[in-house]
Amino acid sequence: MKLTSRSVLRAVLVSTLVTATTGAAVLLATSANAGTTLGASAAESGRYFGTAVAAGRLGDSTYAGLLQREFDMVTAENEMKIDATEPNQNQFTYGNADRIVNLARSQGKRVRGHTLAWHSQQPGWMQNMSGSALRSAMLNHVTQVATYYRGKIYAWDVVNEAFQDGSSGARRDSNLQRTGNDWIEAAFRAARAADPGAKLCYNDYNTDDWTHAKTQAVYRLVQDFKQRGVPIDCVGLQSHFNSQSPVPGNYQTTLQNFANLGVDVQITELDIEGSGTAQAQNYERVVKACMAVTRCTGITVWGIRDTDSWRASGTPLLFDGSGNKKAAYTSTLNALNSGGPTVPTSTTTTTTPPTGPTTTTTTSVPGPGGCTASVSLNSWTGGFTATVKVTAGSSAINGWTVTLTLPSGSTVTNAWNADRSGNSGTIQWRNVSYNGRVAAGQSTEFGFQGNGVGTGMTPTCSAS
Ligand code: G2I
Repeated sequence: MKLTSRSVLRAVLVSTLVTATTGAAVLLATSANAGTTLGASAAESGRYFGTAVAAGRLGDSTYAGLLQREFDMVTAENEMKIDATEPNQNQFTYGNADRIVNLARSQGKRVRGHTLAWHSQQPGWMQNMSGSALRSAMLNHVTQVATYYRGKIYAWDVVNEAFQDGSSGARRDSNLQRTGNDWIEAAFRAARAADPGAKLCYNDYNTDDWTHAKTQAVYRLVQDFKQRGVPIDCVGLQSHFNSQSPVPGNYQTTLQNFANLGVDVQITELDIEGSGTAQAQNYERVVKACMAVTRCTGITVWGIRDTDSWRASGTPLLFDGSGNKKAAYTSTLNALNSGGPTVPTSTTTTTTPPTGPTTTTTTSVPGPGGCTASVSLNSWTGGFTATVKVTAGSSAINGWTVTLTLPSGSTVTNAWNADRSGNSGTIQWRNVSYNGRVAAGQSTEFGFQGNGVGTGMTPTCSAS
């Protein structure tokens, strides 16, 4: 490790976490390699870096060596899908999945479960089912598989790809969807009951661009689940990119907006077709976007070498077919090492170690008319993220302006869900097109990230 002040601070943070919790043992195990492998570099900010693994490749020594060295999270590429785990109804087979799970755990890696309920890769018996029989079979599958792996899975992709592409924002038609619109929440409830310790994620593709109808539809699903208390802990953005589906300019906004719903965000199947500098820059953008969002807790690439990819001809991964590091590997590693807000854990938020994030509780001040605003602050050494909640009074409002004064020397580096008048001093924040109207007594949130200190900001709100 280079002896920069940042790396010294990280070392202090790591040792603080290790003494505070047994769950931080992974951090201890990887700290010796800090900054030199993907997993160790991600762990420095409390994140993980994972890969999809195929059981059939584990005998390939180059593949197995890269897996062991570089990654600290594992997803079975196909082995936990419904056709693999329940090939005949009520006959469960876990052989290949277990090989992956056991190897990962023996190396101190965690496991993402993929996936419990999906319209695709269904075994023949399930494809032919419908109605209440299918609903029961689906819930039985969720319960059986999540129970079998209880305690071994960090996060489950409970439901995968349930929305249509295109502009409709509608659910995808499937035999599962035709059992009733509540099939997704039923699956989440069954998963929570079976493994209360696993994070439960909704996972999808083409949900990277904030303006796309599919992204908005998934956002509304998660928002609805949070409001109604349906168990959900995370959103997975698969993030398969190529020239037809490039990394959108608003990718970080999308990550942040999902996170603002009170869920973790994970990049679950990242691959970016291309080569050389252009590909490296795209990887850098994606990784930096995650690093800038406190609740973006980790990144998984969908395979190790280009030749392992489902899109091998697009050479979309971080290692070439011989296992050599590509330019995209280097830009990814550098982006992981460039720092960002540390993912808060219960340890860091409750004990406030000197270098960890501190959460300042909300200050709420009545505004001159129609709305109130409050600020919730998450701070770390040298920076902060502020979430501002705008609440309408006893009447609906059609627009709002929040005025905030930053401490001297502090600056805003990026913001979401509001337009702003400047980056320092007294800043006026105005609603954007989609969040100006707030019903009586209801709230909307915007946020920003800054350099310096964020404490002491007292917001005022005026409505229009
Ligand atoms: O399509 C890319 C991914 C999109 N999101 C969900 C992921 O689960 C999905 O992964 C891909 C795997 O990378 C492929 O490996 O899912 C495909 C369909 O499940 C996988 O392809 C399948 C082939 O369709 C099968 O014919 C083949 O037997 O891979 C199987 C194992 O090689």
